[in-house]
Order: sequence, then structure tokens, then C-alpha cells
Amino acid sequence: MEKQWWQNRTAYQIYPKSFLDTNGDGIGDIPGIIEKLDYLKDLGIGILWISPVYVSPCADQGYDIADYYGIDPKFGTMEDMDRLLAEAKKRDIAVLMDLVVNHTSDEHRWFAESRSSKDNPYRDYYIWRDPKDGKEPNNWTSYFSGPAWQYDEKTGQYYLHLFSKKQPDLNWENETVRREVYDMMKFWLGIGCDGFRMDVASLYSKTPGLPDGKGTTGLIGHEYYQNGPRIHEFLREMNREVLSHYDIMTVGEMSGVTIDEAIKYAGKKRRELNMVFQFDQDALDHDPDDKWGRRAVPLPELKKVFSDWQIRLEGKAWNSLYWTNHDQPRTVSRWGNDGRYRKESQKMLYTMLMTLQGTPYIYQGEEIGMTNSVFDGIEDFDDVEIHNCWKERVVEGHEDPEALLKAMRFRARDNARTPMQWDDSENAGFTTGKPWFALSDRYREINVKEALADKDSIFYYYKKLIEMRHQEPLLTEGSYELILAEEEHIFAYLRKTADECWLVAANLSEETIPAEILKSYAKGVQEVKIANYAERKDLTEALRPYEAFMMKIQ
Ligand code: TEU
Ligand code: CA
Repeated sequence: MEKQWWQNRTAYQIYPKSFLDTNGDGIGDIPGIIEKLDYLKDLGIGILWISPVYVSPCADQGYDIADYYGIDPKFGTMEDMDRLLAEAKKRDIAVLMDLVVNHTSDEHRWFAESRSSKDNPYRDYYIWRDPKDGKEPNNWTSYFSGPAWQYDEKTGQYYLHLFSKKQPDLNWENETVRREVYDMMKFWLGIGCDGFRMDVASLYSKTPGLPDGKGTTGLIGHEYYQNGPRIHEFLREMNREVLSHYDIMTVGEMSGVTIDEAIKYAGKKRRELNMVFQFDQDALDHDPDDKWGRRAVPLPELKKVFSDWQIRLEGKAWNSLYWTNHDQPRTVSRWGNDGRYRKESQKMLYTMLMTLQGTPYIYQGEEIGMTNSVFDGIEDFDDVEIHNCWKERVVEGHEDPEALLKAMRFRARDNARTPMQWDDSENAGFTTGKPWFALSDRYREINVKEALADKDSIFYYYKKLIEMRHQEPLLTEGSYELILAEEEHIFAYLRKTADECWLVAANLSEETIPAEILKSYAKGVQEVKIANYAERKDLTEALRPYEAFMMKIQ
């Protein structure tokens, strides 16, 4: 595969509202991002993905856009955006905008027109249907609880919303809508952005006729819009009309994507997107019958997911690698140990992630090992997903509130959305005002200032991993081979080129595991490339709790 500029870079996701506030209104802003570009450059970041900063009522934190061409005043101005793009360019950092075009806000001008009358020219920009037997047109449910349909008095029809009722779905069958989207993309590329992270890009195409979904619980109807009938046609059209004319990158967030589908979306010769975000590893710790429920994950299952994606995309498409984002709990609280072994396990998890083939994405705060937060009662959460579900299951459904709260505390997207912890001063240096959302009470212990002052910090460890990805072609090009597939504590694999072989081993447990099990794969150890315990020199000593290392072997 011809080398692409985005293959050995490391990406960093910024959730602007919680990154850094520079004007004391308690809300992170674009000038705050500019202020920290040197910090990100120092870490080695080559790509920034900025979660939405467009004009938005923020019913779903900016993923409900009311004007694609404007910056919301709470985040700054278009001049700030221009300055961000220019300053990032100076530092050779590419900037990806978040492209949210499965739906708009209900406060978008198009929707105001659309709902105003049945014969308005914008009517067909959205998906309107007559009631069926006085009820919703079909049985589809929303990602955020309840029916995926909202009745609109004015014209006596329902509109489709796969997310909140303030996020009506655009009608991608309508060519004019697609044209509007492509024009808007050209605008952003024209002012210098380097690509897009595409929100729920697998959901644009709905099966005509919108048939009733098969299930009776959970997300009903998804088989009729995840990877829908015209999705590849739409993405190829987008590529032909827009993407192919620029040297940019795209990563599609693909709810419900399989490996086979990913090879279509991101296949080398397919002319669609460059890579996708898949959800297989996230799905593992979910209780299959309850999206909030948690199940313990046997390590062989996790290894299989990563390995299948590594092996099956090899030579065909490119992986994106991530542990978390603004929709997931914090990595160390979920897959590691956020108490006694916080630093060790955070380093271990990223040793593993960043030595796989693909482009790694670090979510803000992961480089200092931020943890899940404490949410006592329902009122401490912000997320529309939480509050809708609470209303449905506790207020109306009379479910046990304590049980649901317990599950939500772990799983809530809000865990990732607490303000960034810069130092140990009041509000962690995030704002001089009143923060829009409560900070984690651990910020005096876990913050950037502390990390920069400690040469053994997670920050410097990541910096080294990122540097290695720049210097060692083996990490981007080498093949991948899983070893010890059934072992229950250690995730180990080989990365190989024609003349070198490297061994990566990560202990995902608190147990001490004899290194003997690795010895048959290595005649000798030539060089330890990186290790989260300084003592590691060869394969003699047992693997300590959450130990990870990468070594060149014979
Ligand atoms: O997420 C879509 C998505 O499929 C999920 O990660 C979703 O948030 C999760 O299943 C809910 O439990 C994207 C954005 O990343 C998310 O923040 C938005 O809320 C959503 O689309 C709608 O735009
Ligand atoms: Ca601000």
C-alpha cells in the first residue's frame, strides 16, 4: 500500500467544551485549543479531531447542528477557527472537523422550513411519514430511548430521529440534501481543514418503505439503516464530488459495522473513506440484554476482536485504533485499574494499542490517565442519553433506580466529558469561572502539571510510543501475529518485517505471570524497545501486575 501521511501519525480528539476555557464563562473554547497546541505538539500529535464547534443548541453537546457554516459563540468565532487552522498548520498538525450529517438540529433553518408545511421546498430534506393507525409509522426506536419518531402537530405527520427528538434525520434519498452536504464540506476544506471524522456515517441510507424492525427490545429497526442499501453509493458519490479533490483524510464512525463492511468502506481501491471506527471491542463488556449492563470480558475474547481486525484488514484497508472517545467511559476505569495500578495499567493499555497496525487516536485526558468520575444522583449527569433513559425506565417504567444508577455510573458518556485537568489549582486550571460540568474530584492528583514534572509519567511514556511510531516503519508496516490466543492474562503478539521480529506482551491482570510462556517464541532478546516497568531487561523475570513491553527478539 502506498504510504499515506495519516498512517504513522497519532491523532488526538478534543472535546472543546471540556478542554480549556480562556474567557471565564466556564465553557472550553477554540482559543483554549490554540493555547495548548504546543503541548500537543510536544506529545507528538500529528492529527487533531475536534468534536463539533458549529452553531448548536447543544441538546446533544454539539452533535445537533443548527448552522454548518457558523462557529457557536460559546466556542469562539470563525476568526478563531482560521487562527486555529493556521497555527496547527505551522506545527504540522492536521485538523479534522466533525462532520455530522446524518441529522441536523431541529433548530436548523432547513428544519424550520421543512416542518412549516407539507409543500415547503425543504419538506423533503427530512423524513416525514403519516401516522399508522394513529401511531408512529413503524416500530423503530431511538439510540436515546423511546420511539424514533416525533409527531408534529402543524402538519399532522411524524419525522424520523434516530437520536434525540431535537436531531431530525436528513433524507439522503434527496439529491439536493446530498448536494448541500458536499458544498458545505468543500467550504471547510476550502478554508484549510484536513479532513473529517464522520459521525454515524453508516446510518445515512434507510431502507425504502422503512419496514418494521425485527426485535422487540433495545434498538429496534437498525437492520434497516445500519450499512443501508445505498450507503456505499452515497459515500462514493461524496468521494467523487468532494474528497478525491483534496489531500485529506476521513474516518467514518460506523455504528454496526462488520469487518466485511469495513473493507468496503475503507478498502484501498473502493474510493469511499480512509478508515472507520468500529465498535467490536466496546461491545464486549456490554450485557447483551441491557445496554447499560456490564459483563466481565474473558481476555481471549478481547484478543480475538483486535486480532481479527488486524489480520482481516491487512493489505486491504487501514485500522483506526482507540480505547475511548467522548461516548465511552475512561479507559483505565474500564479495562485497567484506576486505583493502585492506575499508571501501570494505563501505560500497559496504550503499549498494546499503539503497537498495533493502524492510526491510533488518543482522547483528551488519556495521556494523563484520567479516570471515571463520581456521579451520585441522576441530577449529577448531563447527557441527554442518560436523562431520556431515566425517564423511560425509572420515572415511567418504575424500574429500580439504584440498579440503573449503578450501571450508568460506570457506562455514562459523561465520564469522558468532565473538564480536562491541567493543574492542581481550583477547577484544575480549566476555567477561572464556574465550570459548565463538575470536575473529577481526583484532579489534584491527576493533572497535566504533575505529569510534565514526573519523568516516569504516562505523558512521557506516550510521547516515547508516539516517537517510536514515527521512527520505526515496522510499527506501521509490519505484519501481526497473535500468540498465546487462549491465555487468560497476557495479550501477546509478534510484529514482523522481512528482517526483524518484535514481541509485544501486555499483562491485563493483577496476577504475576511467569515469562516462560513467552520464551518459546524468542531465541533471545536483542533490545527492549519500551517497557512500563524499568526493571524489564529480558524474558527472565515474571510479568508484574499490568506489565507491558515491546522487545526486538531473535
Ligand atoms: O455516536 C453515535 C453512536 O453510535 C454511539 O457511540 C452513541 O453515542 C452511543 O451508542 C450511545 O450510547 C455519535 C456521536 O459520537 C455521539 O456523541 C452522538 O450523540 C451521536 O453520534 C449522535 O450524533
Ligand atoms: Ca469559554
